[in-house]
Amino acid sequence: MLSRNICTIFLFVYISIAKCEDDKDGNFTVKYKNKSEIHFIMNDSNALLLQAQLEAMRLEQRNLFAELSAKVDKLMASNLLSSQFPDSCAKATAMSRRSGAYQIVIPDYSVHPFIVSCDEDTQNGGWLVILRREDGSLNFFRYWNDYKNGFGNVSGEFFIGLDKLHLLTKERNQELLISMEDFKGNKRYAKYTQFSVGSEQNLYALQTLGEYSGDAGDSLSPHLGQKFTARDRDNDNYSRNCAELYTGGWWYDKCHSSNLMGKYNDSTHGKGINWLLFSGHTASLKFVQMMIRNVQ
Ligand SMILES: [Ca+2]
Repeated sequence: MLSRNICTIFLFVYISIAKCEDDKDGNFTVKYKNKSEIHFIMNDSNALLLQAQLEAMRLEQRNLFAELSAKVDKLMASNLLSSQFPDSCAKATAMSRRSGAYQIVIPDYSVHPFIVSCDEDTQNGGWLVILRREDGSLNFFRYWNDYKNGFGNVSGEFFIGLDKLHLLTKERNQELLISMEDFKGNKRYAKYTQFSVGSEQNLYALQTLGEYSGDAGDSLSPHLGQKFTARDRDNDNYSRNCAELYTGGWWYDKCHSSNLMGKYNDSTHGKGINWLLFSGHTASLKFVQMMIRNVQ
């Protein structure tokens, strides 16, 4: 005869082969099960184990399915978003044929569109504006991260940013058009057939320009192959930092033949918005617009 607790411990140890029974006086004893009972309990335990394993698998499958569904939904939403917007100014303005602000996507940059300035009024249109200087309202004496990400507002002065510029010129041939005007109202332009900028890893080097044409003179080819320099990142070939000296950011060499991100309306030698073969080094330009367009 055993107490209930001790019997329960026996039952725990011998769960598959014994059972507790009470007699008519209320005492409990352990009784070994017969062979068929043990066989039944063993089968029963296996079934429970399998059932638990099956349930765990079902749960895992459900979680995987939910995870996969979420990924598919996200991908479909991204594709839908990307397909709703053009990837160039030429496509964005195809219907309206008007200059202005449009939304485009650069798939490698983001699935989300961003606002750009498109020019339809110059040389048959379809131009994406990457830099505008027009009134000196925006400070261009900035740090690397600003030049990397871009700054300003597309309705006024701005720079699109080197990351976007790299991705826009990476796989598609882009021609570059630079429109300029001095304070006397003289207008000039410089055009290049194949403009491309390297990645940040390549310090956004001015990789290619192609052939020059225009009436402003070629003051950009001397910078071909140069890396980008900002006031906090000296990648130029001069003993000092050209961006610090000439208050801008550019593909400086030792230091520049052009300085389109220099200080607005500053006539100090080399510090203003200069295009050597048009303005010289001591006159700052009144208006500058750099634009790119896909070459078919
Ligand atoms: Ca230097």
